Amino acid sequence: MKMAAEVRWLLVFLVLFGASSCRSESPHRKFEYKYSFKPPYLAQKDGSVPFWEYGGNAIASSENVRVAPSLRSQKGAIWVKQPTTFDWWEIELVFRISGRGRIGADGLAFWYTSSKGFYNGSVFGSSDLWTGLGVFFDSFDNDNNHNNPYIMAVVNDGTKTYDHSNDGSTQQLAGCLRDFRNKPFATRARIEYYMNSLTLLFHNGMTNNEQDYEICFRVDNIQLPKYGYFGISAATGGLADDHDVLYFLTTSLHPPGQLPSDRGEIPTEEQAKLQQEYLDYQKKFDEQKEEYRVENPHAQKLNYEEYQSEAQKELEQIFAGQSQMFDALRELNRKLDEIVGRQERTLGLISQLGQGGVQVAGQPGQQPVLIDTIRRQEVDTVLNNQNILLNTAREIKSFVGEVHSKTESILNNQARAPTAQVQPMGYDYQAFMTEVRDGLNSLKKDVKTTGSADCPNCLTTSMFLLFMAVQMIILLVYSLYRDNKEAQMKKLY
Ligand SMILES: [Ca+2]
Ligand SMILES: [Ca+2]
Repeated sequence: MKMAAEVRWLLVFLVLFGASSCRSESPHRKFEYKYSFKPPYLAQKDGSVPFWEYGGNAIASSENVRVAPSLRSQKGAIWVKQPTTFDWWEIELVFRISGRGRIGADGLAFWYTSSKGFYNGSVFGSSDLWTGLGVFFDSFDNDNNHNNPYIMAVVNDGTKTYDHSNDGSTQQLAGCLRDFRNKPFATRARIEYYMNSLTLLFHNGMTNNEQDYEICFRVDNIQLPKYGYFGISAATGGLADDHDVLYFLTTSLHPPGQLPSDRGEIPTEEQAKLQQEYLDYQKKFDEQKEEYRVENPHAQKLNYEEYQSEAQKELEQIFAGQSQMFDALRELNRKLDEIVGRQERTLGLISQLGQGGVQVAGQPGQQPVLIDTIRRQEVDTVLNNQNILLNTAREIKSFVGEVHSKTESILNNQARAPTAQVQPMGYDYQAFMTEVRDGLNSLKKDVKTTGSADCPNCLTTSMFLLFMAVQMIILLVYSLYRDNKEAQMKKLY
């Protein structure tokens, strides 16, 4: 069992070792600022580009290098000052080739050559018979094969003259048909030379996603000069485009195990020198501090570090105060929001009342229902009407009582004097009728006053009561008449 465990550990170790060696296949990368340019401040105030030289019709601004402007027969180039000090590299080129015409000319070239080229040469603005690599972005279709714009690589050993009339088709190492003119975003090319393999990835500028690269070509077993110069050139002809380079970013590639010198140990001599330099600066600083103290005796007590900490403390206090203020403001804001919300809800309810109902929460998922309710004003009207009705009823009652008492008195009178000739329409009777009429009129008046309340329901009730009263009076009159008749009949017998 002990042996098995040991074997297992060995296996784990081997697997880990294998994995780590596999992972470290990718090269170590280092950005080379001395072989690069990029905005902003691409060109300095005097127009120079640090670590680069340009000439011909090239113009450098803070944002880009216009290698050849959109004028006829322009040539320009920009070359790095120092040759490379590394074997393998990757160049990221961000550029724009734009012109008004459907067709442009002539194109842009990327160079890696053993010596710097011209600034107004015959191959896309730089030298022919070069030694090294030229990558051409050829806009114009010289051989009329309808295969431009075209991207291609040509490796030259310094003996071949570029075949312009055939667009270099007989000399090209590799290439691809890609349109790089007048794109919404800047076009990009990533040219990698690593372990004798040359790869070109192209970004067509249709998106601003920096990762949208696609492969144009990859060629193995390429031998380029060991230490060379990078350059960019461009040319126009009868037709003209602006040839702008925005970024030229160089990254040196180092195979695992061959790390660049700055990653390794610093030589002891240099280390000692740097240490000494540091100590010197420290000493100088102390001396200057002392000098300041002597020159400013009033500030003698003021220790620089104390001062620093004091200022810092104050700043912290200010910051804390501001944070508290901010918190309070945020709380106030929240409360204000709440109040506004409530107010809106209240206004909503009021407007619903105005529309004639109160919103009642229905079943979940149902629309809220509006229910009609009795309003205050209506309740008041109903109460008033009731009071008026009560008063009218009382009046009618007293009136009926009066009528009754008068009828009694008439009957008594008649009983007392049965022999007397009773006239069908005596004075008492007429007076009584007049009273009845007056009573009716007053009743009508009352009904009118109650009718002023605009309530159809109560009007009907008054009418009904009036009708009842009239009926009662008619009945009364009829009974009186009948009594009278009977009395006359008695008299006759
Ligand atoms: Ca061409
Ligand atoms: Ca062509």
